[in-house]
Amino acid sequence: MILGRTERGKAPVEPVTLKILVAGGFGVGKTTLVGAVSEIKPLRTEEMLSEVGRPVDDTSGVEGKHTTTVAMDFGRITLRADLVLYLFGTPGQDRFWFLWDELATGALGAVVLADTRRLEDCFAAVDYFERRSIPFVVGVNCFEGATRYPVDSVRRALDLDERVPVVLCDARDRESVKEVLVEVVEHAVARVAAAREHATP
Ligand SMILES: Nc1nc2c(ncn2[C@@H]2O[C@H](COP(=O)(O)OP(=O)(O)O)[C@@H](O)[C@H]2O)c(=O)[nH]1
Ligand SMILES: [Mg+2]
Repeated sequence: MILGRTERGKAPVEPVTLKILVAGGFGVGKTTLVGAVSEIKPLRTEEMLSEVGRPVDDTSGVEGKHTTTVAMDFGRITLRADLVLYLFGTPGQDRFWFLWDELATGALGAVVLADTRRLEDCFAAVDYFERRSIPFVVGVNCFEGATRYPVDSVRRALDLDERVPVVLCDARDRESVKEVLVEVVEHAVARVAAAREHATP
């Protein structure tokens, strides 16, 4: 086949790569979420909860959790041939807060995972992204046995701006997590577009 002028010498389309943060309290499902969708073996640094870590890492109410992510979760997902997301799970424990600003640099948006049984665990993450104007969506990880609340009551309890999407999800389910990620990208793109419009009247 003879290549036309437009095709000839055209570099293969480089996908757009976007960085998305995954935040939320300890044991809410961040590592699970990244692992559920990542095409690369998630790079995790889990350490057994040691006797030393025990007084610091409050595991009350977190069933069957014996490891903790010390550095971060990292994963990649191709949403479309031309759109690749890099996922960075933020460390849940207070003693790793210093990593957050590093991670947040260049992020398009974030997912704040929430567990309705311990909603207060995600307050810090919500505050963090609000303060830095980083677009985020709240993903309510629906653990079985937890009461299902309508998204509007979650929104009210978190005192969220009405534009912030709240979605129910299952961090273990690839399709469910993909929906959340698509929501983050759409929300962030809408926010960026709105800010541009505002800047250039
Ligand atoms: N039943 C249920 N368990 C989950 C779900 N998401 C995570 N888990 C479990 O909850 C525990 C904590 O999850 P993990 O991803 O390590 O939390 P992280 O501290 O936020 O990274 C693990 O034992 C997971 O297998 C979920 O949607 N449903
Ligand atoms: Mg983790």
